[in-house]
Amino acid sequence: MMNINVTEFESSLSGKGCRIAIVLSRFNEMITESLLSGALSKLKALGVSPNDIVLARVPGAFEITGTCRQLIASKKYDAILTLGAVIRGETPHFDVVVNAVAGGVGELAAKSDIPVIFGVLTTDNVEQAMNRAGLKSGNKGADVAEAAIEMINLYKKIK
Ligand code: INI
Repeated sequence: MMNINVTEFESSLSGKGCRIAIVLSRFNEMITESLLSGALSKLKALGVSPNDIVLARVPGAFEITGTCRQLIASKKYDAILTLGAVIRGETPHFDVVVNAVAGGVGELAAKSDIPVIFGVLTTDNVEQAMNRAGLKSGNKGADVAEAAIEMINLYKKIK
């Protein structure tokens, strides 16, 4: 890397005082509950108090975006964490649901003043989803929880 000094916004992974809202989709519940466990363990490990975490369960991934919008409007949270699982093998309208949730959450993330983090698994089959929900390839819930804390602290530094 070139050695030129610039001012860098340094984030941190301290979750102390961070208020987090989680939107959890119930569809493919076994997988999404496992994502939730991963997220909660990581938030705890990073110092977030359970008193500062709220959870909104919704029927499916399609309902995630609207719920995020309500939570953002309440102005009570420092970040919104979305968790869900859309599995191709189980739905002919996989692409419709994926595009809706990725586009919806993506737009909110780009436009809102707080981080809105995308933790919706989109996989071809249940096995892939289970692997990413703690069985083999880590737990996406934990990954996005860490991303939320990093982004909260980065936004605070930039502001
Ligand atoms: N919702 C999901 O979260 N994952 C899926 O795999 C899924 N499938 O398979 O259809 C799914 N559908 C439900 C959808 O998200 C809405 O809840 C429903 O259409 C009502 O608006």
